[in-house]
Amino acid sequence: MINKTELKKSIERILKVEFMSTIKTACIEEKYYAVSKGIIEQIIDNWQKSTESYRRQKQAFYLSAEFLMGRAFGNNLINLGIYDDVRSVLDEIQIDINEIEAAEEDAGLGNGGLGRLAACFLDSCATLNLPVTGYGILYKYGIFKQKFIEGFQVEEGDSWLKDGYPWAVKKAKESVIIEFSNERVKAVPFDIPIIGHATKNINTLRLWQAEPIRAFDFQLFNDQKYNEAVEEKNKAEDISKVLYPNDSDDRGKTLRLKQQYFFVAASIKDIIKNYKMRCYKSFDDFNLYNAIQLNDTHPVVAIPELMRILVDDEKMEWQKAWEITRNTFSYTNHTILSEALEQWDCQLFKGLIPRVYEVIIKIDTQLASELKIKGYSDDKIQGMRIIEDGKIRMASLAIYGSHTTNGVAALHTDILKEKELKDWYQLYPERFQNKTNGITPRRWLALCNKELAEMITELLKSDQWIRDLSMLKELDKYSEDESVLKRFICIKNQKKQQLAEYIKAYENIEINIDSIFDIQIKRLHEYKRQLLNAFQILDLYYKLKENPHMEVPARTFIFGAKAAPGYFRAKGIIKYINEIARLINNDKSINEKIKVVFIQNYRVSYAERLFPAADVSIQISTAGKEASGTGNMKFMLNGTPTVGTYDGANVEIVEEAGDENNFIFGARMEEIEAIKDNYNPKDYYNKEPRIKRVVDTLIDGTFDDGGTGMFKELHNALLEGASWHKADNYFILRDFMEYTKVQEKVDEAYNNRLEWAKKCWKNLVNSGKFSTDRTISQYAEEIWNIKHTPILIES
Ligand code: DL6
Repeated sequence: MINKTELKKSIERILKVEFMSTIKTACIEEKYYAVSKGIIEQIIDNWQKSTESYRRQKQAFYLSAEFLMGRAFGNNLINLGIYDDVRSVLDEIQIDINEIEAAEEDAGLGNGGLGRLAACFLDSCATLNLPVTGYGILYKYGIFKQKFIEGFQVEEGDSWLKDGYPWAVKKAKESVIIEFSNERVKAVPFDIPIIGHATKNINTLRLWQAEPIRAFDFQLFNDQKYNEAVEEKNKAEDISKVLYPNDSDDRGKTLRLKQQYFFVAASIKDIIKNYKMRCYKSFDDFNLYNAIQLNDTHPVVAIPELMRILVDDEKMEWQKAWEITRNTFSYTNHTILSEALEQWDCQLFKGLIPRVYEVIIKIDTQLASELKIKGYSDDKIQGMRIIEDGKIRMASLAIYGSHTTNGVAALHTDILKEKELKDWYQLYPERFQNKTNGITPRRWLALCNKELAEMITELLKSDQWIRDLSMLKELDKYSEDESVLKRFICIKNQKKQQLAEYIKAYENIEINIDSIFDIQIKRLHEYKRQLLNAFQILDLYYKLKENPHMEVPARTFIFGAKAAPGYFRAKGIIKYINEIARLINNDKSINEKIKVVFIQNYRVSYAERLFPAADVSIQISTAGKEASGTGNMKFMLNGTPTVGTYDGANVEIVEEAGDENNFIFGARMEEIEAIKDNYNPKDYYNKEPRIKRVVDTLIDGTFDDGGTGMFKELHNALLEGASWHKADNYFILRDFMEYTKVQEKVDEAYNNRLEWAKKCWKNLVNSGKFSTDRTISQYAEEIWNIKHTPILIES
């Protein structure tokens, strides 16, 4: 419930004092700011109460370099249950709520899956009344904005904070000083409320911004040394200036390490300061009141940092400090890709944070002697050591310095145990767990597909499913109900219509809403195999050219993906797909049948339009490479079958929704393992003319890469390999024919719309497992050992 009169007054007052504006004169950004701040005013008491009530409890802290939050406005209103009330207040003062929602910039403080998972986790923690605080960095520039010029990706800075961010509250008083070897900077916290669904509890995401201790050197300025006068300021501010674009090359390594230590050291200081203020008796109990989750290796420097504080500042004996530290931390592994497993150069590390480096050396020596005592061979010890060959292996530090290591889907965890981290698993089997990822049903259904949410609520006669997604199973009884399925189809068509209008407005491309919307949206990476999708589309195009009367349902292939700015090959794939789109979309002889759209600047708010409108979810990574995937779950929740490989969480999706309702193809992990040493893509290329035909478009002049050599390089990578990898190391040619066949099955199945709708329904009703409420309950019980703490509000 909100106080409508108060909200109206707040909006008018904020417009006046912040912008000297009125409802009549304010621009849309000002209105968005004022309405959002007005909402904050309404929740601030509950926010403070939540913080207060958590003080007495064991708390968990989620340390993550990324939180891909997207927009807050609509989601917060849905979670507070005040969407309709606010709309009616805004109607009265002639403000269009849709325009307000659209005025918000995405908070793009993440690269992809890992950052979005962190955001979904926060939503579930608040919804479940769990005392969990997120800690990260308030990047001035989030993930770059992408546009296409002549089909090439062009990046632009994302200055998302330029008009201020109404959801953040600056807590300057709680700033802390962070020390590097030759520099001291101030970490200033900004708190963002995390509003759970249908609860009074409000959790906090605390993001740190870097500021200089002294903003300005008056003396230098007076001496007319203007640049030098602000040098310290610029240097400090650089730390939180820009989100590191993942998967990129080595540049900016020092800055990246600075970022990591900066936010980790600030967070640990904050946790300790609060611990001392709340339930502190002695540090012996620290881990009984504090659990710290390390989201991938990016915050793992927290382990030696806590050791440093306990030993140096709190004068604790090393072994005791080690026990407390280990019992405080837990670590999530999100990838097995070697390039994403962080290793830091020892010299760089030592140069920046020398004392922390010393602590790591001591931890490493301790590990080596423990392994020696256990009788491990020197070779094996070398394979596990934290410091090896002048590098610090952050994953080894994470596993050794924590009580739990978890993977993010069953298959991924098995790979960790049996392969990637096998030695560690044998050493500490009790430390390994699986926590299959999830998504929040608030954003990914209640908010982005209000039409479907309403239908579900009506059928279940309750909206409780939004907090208990397993209730969707009760809808299974409608799987054969024609009127329900027809309404379901109608909703899908509505969402497709809405997406088509958006695409027309933003990409200036018209798409046929009666076609199959076949959607692949995710970061651009070779292992995700957008190139396989591209080849399959091109093959279909050539088949249609040969046989224009071929009976296939019309399809619109939609891509959305950003490539890391330094990832040449990924950018080549984007250009290639855009070239394919140009060819196909301009060919009037087949235009009615297929179309290709690569939407620009794929981001959370675009995703909210794409997932509900999809007919087919494309999840075609090389088996064994995608740790989990969470986009696959968002499609499923919106009733979309998966066309995919047996990889990541696809395995569990199929387990839940049934093989017959999804389209699985391609080599499984075991097969890849078995063939990989002798795999020769040319066997496939030479044997199958259809493969040769599409692969050769990379070099035969069909497409123009503007003289960049991108396409030739892709061709080489497929057939010859490169110095750092074998030919076609993601097995695209191995899976190509199977992919075309499984897509033919999709065509066939889609022709019977009711049967198709049933498959979609089966996916929806069986998606309950993939709520982050389930995932987070498991973290809370099996790793963090924290309790639900609903705040009590006196009426
Ligand atoms: O766990 C969240 C997400 C998984 O769903 C994806 O499968 C996985 O690729 C992603 N991992 C990363 C790792 N990045 N780094 N460094 O983003 O995590």
